[in-house]
Amino acid sequence: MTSNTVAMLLAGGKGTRLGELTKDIAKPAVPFGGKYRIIDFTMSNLANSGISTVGVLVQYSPLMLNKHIGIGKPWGLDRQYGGVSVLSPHSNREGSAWFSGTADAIVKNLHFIDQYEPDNLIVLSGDHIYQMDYTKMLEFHRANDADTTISAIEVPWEDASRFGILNTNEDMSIYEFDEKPEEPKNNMASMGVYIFKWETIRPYLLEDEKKEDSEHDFGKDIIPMMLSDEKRLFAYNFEGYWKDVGTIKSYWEANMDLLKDDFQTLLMSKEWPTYPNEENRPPEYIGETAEIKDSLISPGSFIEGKIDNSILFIGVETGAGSSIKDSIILPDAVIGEGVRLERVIVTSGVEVPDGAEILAEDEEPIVISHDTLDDYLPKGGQS
Ligand code: ADQ
Ligand code: ADP
Repeated sequence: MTSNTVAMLLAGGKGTRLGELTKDIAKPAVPFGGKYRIIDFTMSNLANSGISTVGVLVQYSPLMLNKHIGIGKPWGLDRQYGGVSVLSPHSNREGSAWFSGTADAIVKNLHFIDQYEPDNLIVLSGDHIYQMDYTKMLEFHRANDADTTISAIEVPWEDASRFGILNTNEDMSIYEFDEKPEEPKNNMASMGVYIFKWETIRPYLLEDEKKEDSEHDFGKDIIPMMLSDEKRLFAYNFEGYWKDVGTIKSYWEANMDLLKDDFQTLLMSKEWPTYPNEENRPPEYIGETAEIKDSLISPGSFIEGKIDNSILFIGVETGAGSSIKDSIILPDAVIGEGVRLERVIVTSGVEVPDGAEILAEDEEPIVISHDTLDDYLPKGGQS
């Protein structure tokens, strides 16, 4: 039932709010959960839902993302018909123009979608951590004969203005949609997961492309246009774990959620596996002085010292006498001897020198990158 569905995965945002984490790589390619990258969750959802025609739209710093997606082997998308295609703005008919908004990114790849003559188009984001069966949403979409179905989830009221907010009737039809309202009327948020009837959405995309006063964005332009034309828009109530990892704090929290029983169980699920594109690394080595609890340790790491409630990614080294708590250590970072870290994110390949003490004093985790490391070391530097 999914063979006439094409998925377009938006993976091009710059991710400015992730700061140092997205300086050189696109947000969807940021490492997550020890051996994954953020985009692996959506790619795995596609694989597990049996959706086999996928366009991945890249734009900002696409090198790592291109390499990671490759021919889509970990997700079973290396096939002759359909499979995964990485679509960059440089290969569209406009030459080297950037995609200006999410709808613009889709319309510039119309020819890609048209070749499959799909009934439905599913539009996804590359920067969410969740496990979702899109076939259930497709069934709901078909049962309602909807033109558009938007997946929705309740979010904390204080976060509501970061999202598109939906107002629905009892039958879940949408009568109002506010993109990032300053004063949200409720807390049902759009997850940025859309299913569109292709024959309905296609003319809207073409019409929007011609409008000069449009930002060419689904939330800001396309959805409101469809609503004012009284098209059939429905909200699909998603129940389960979902997190938009757009900020340092939400990225840190979503990683930490992996250390809680619930999500760890989900990650271990045989029915809904999450597939990383794994590098071949040797087994992790747990040294003589290592004391580890409530943590994830990944292949290729070499561990000494105390590790508590933390995630150590592939290839991480920690020195004797060090103490790492509530922290995230990205691939190939080296933590020296006697180092103390608390609520810190150390980015890939950074070497934290012996004896350093870096502790976040408030809620916001500290990000240690090649560029920020010196700010957190005693003046005159130990190096
Ligand atoms: P945002 O997440 O703010 O809100 P946006 O910045 O448009 O939406 O990004 C959506 C996705 O598309 C992201 O994955 C981003 O990386 C990617 N993207 C953005 N511009 C792109 C481009 N030109 N080319 C390719 N990819 C691009 C959206 C909705 C809200 C909803 C939230 C849920 O607009 O209504 O609540 O998602 O997170
Ligand atoms: P965030 O939500 O963290 O700010 P987004 O992924 O939504 O990150 O993108 C942030 C901003 O960066 C958006 O305003 C978007 O238009 C802009 N942007 C996205 N991609 C590019 C790019 N390739 N070049 C310049 N700006 C971009």
